[in-house]
Parts: sequence; C-alpha cells; structure tokens
Amino acid sequence: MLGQTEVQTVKTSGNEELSGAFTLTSDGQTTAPLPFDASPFFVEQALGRLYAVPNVDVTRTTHADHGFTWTLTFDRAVGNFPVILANANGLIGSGAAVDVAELRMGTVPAHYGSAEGTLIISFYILLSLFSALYSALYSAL
Ligand SMILES: [Ca+2]
Repeated sequence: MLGQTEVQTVKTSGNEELSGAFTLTSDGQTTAPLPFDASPFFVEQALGRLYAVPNVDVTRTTHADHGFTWTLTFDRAVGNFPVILANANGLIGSGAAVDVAELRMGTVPAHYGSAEGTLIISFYILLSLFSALYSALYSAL
C-alpha cells in the first residue's frame, strides 16, 4: 500500500582528480555551485532551496573514476519525480562529467487520493464500528 521513494544518483567522474563545481537544475531552477567534493549536507541544503524539490535525503560515496556519487532519496509522497539535470561546465579536470540517473522510480501510495481508496477506508471504519457495537452488546448480555 505504501508508496516507494524515488532514488536518483548524481555521479561526477573524470580521467583525473577533479576540482571546481557543478550545478543541479530542477523545473528550471538551478542550485548554487556545488563544489566537486560537496558534503551530502551541502547538496541537501542547496536542493532544499529549489521550490520544486521536495524533502530529499542525500548520502555520498566515492568510486574509482575520480569522483563521487551522491544518492538522493526523495520524499515518499512525490511519486515519480522528474530526473534532475546536471551541468558540468564548472567542473575542472580532463573528461569531467556529471551524470544523473534514476536508481528507483517513485510511486505514490496505492489508492492515494482515489475515490476507490476513500470507499475502502469508509468500509473499514463502518466495519470496525459494527464490530465495536456488537462487542458492546454481547458483553452487556
Ligand atoms: Ca523519476
């Protein structure tokens, strides 16, 4: 029943050690420059300033191609979030690149906001009322 969180990865890479900075864009809004070695907290804060981006948790790992991978886990309620755009223009180093990938597509909870879901919930509320009434009557006998 619960929705699944969207997970995207932002991966910098190059042929040599990188320096400089890159930016991330969502729905036409761009972050402040993110240093090549930005902390997860820094990225989280920068994304938090873009109104189109919901709550996001960020973790960071290193890899062999002279860069980092930031893993962005989006708020459950947003469902399938559009892939964030990255701009590597400010990254310095041979072959410097930033790639964003959707690691897991988000989904909203089943029956979220649907008439069917409301009906099911109403039915369970009625059912529990009846069973409470029945128990009360039964124990009164
Ligand atoms: Ca998506």
